[in-house]
Formats: sequence, structure tokens, C-alpha cells
Amino acid sequence: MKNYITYLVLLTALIFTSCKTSDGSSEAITENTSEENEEVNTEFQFNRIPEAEKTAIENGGTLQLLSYTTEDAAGNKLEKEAYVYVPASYGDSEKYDIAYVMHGGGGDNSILIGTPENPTSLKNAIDHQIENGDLEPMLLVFPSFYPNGPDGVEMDQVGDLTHQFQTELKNDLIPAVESTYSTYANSTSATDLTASRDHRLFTGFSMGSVTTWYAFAENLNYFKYFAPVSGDCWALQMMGGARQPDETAKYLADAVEQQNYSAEDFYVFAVTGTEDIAYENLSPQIASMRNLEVFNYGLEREENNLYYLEIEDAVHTNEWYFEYVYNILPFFFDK
Ligand code: FER
Repeated sequence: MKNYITYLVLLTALIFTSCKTSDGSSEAITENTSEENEEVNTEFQFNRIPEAEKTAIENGGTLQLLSYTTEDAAGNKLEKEAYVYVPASYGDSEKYDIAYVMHGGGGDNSILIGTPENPTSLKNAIDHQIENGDLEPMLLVFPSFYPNGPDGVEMDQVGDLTHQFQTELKNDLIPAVESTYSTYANSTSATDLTASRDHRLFTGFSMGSVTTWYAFAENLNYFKYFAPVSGDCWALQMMGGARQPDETAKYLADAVEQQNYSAEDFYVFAVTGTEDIAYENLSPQIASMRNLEVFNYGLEREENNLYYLEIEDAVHTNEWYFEYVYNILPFFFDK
């Protein structure tokens, strides 16, 4: 019922916006309607996953478990596993764009994409998008920031784990994945991973979004694209996006410069719902970011590098994250 209401609200908003175009036509709001209208696009076309696309297709992508060795913060060896979504048409002679996708607090490497026996609606939806030609075949990696699963880990430790994960990501996970699957990285040397950063996305939900902001601040050399969803940056403190929005924004801007990058080298697509528990934390942070010179707000990937999609009434659930991922994956990468 709630989904239905959200749909109605969105539909009404769409009709209302369409009616306002200068020539009165009902063109999609993302289209630049006419040549005399030089305005850049400021609206993102958001579509709920059709029910039919939540069901499995006949020959979809596969979910493969990849094992790798890493270390915890104390330097103890850890054997970990990540799920990799491998598109149905995958072949070693092709190069694939790749997304690293992080779960929220209490999650694990299968909570978002499922298992081969029990795939989630997100897995099915991605299969449909690729089959329909709405998304280029790509790889998606589902790791976990927990060393040994979520049990017994206190909330105040979780922020540290999302930070600690940056070392694992760069030293162990990316090399393990990209030496196994064919990406744009010619090898897993730091030089080649940096050279292929335009083909790599980091996204995450909730504490996975906290992880995404850390990836932006510390692993920008390996990623051009970021989709932090329903979570703010905790680098300065827990809920730093709400408690110190200006300082957090400044920290992120400084991180770009410190990593020797500039405005044209990244794109951050942030998302949440207006009824999401993280809305009050993420919104002030984005507002502060918009005041800084390095962040250019808008949907034109050539000119802009920051966007904030706020979905009316959406709440803090993995199911909403699926909707966001479905909508934003096709936005990234160059065709
Ligand atoms: C936020 C970022 C992360 C937030 C909550 C979280 C309330 C995580 C919550 C959880 O994992 O339980 O901004 O806002």
C-alpha cells in the first residue's frame, strides 16, 4: 500500500512537472525539451522496479563466491569471501565495468544480492536490465566490512570497520577480484588500477554509505564513481554529516586535493528517502558540499560531479536500496 502511494505521489509530480514545459507537451522531465531552452537538466527520472523485473529470468548472471586473504586492524590474517555478480554474457576477452557494493549495519556479503540458490529481487532486476539492454553487462562485487560477520559487533565499532575496510579494499579485495575477472585493469598493479578508475564504482547502503564516503576520501585513485545511499560521512565523527556538516564537506573537498584529483575526476550520486532515518544526517552534509567550489551540483556528467536524489516517503530498508541501485547503475560509466 505504501509503495502504491509513493508511486502515485511520483506520478502526480511527474505529470505536474511535465505540464509546466513551455510548449505544453508531456515530454519526459529529463529531456532537454527544446533548443531555445538552454537550461541544464535538473531532474532525475526515477522509476520503481517493475514487479515483473523482480522475478528470475531463464539464463541470468551467476553469483560466484570469491575467496581472498586480508588482515584485520591488528594485523591478524583473515580468510574472507565476497559474492561476485557475473553477467550472463561474460567472457574473458571482454572488459567489464565494475561496482563494489557494500551492505549496511548487521548485513553480510549475501544480504543485498542473495546466494545462487536464493537470489534477491536486486539480482533479478539487474538480470532484466542487462537482458533488456538498459544496462551494459557489468560485474558487481558484494563484500563485507565485518572481519567475522556482524554478531557481537557494537555500533561504535562499525564506523571503524568501514574505515579499516579501505585498506582491505585497495590491498586485497580489488586485486583478488580483478585478477580473477576481466575488467579494464590490465593488471592489478597500483598503476593499472589507477589507470582504470573510470570503470570503477563504489556504492553502499547505510553503513555501506559511510564506507562509500571513506572510499571517496581515501581510495579516489581507484574509483571515479560513488553512490552513497542513506548514510553520511563519519570521518570526523559518528553522524558527522548532521553534527559537523561544513567541516565534513571541507574534509571531503580537501581529500580530493590531497589525493591529487580535481572536480572533473569524480561523480558522486547521493540518494535517500525523505522518511529515511539517515535523511537528517545526509541532507545537511550535501547542502554544505554544494557551497564548496570543488563540488558542482547537477546531472550533467560532463560539467557536474554531485547530485542528491531525495525520494518522497522512502524509508531505510534494503528494498529501497535495490530501487536506487536499479535506477542509478545505468547513469554511470561511459558507453
Ligand atoms: C546514518 C548513517 C548510517 C544513519 C544511520 C546509519 C541514522 C546506520 C545505521 C545502522 O546501520 O543501523 O546517517 O542515520
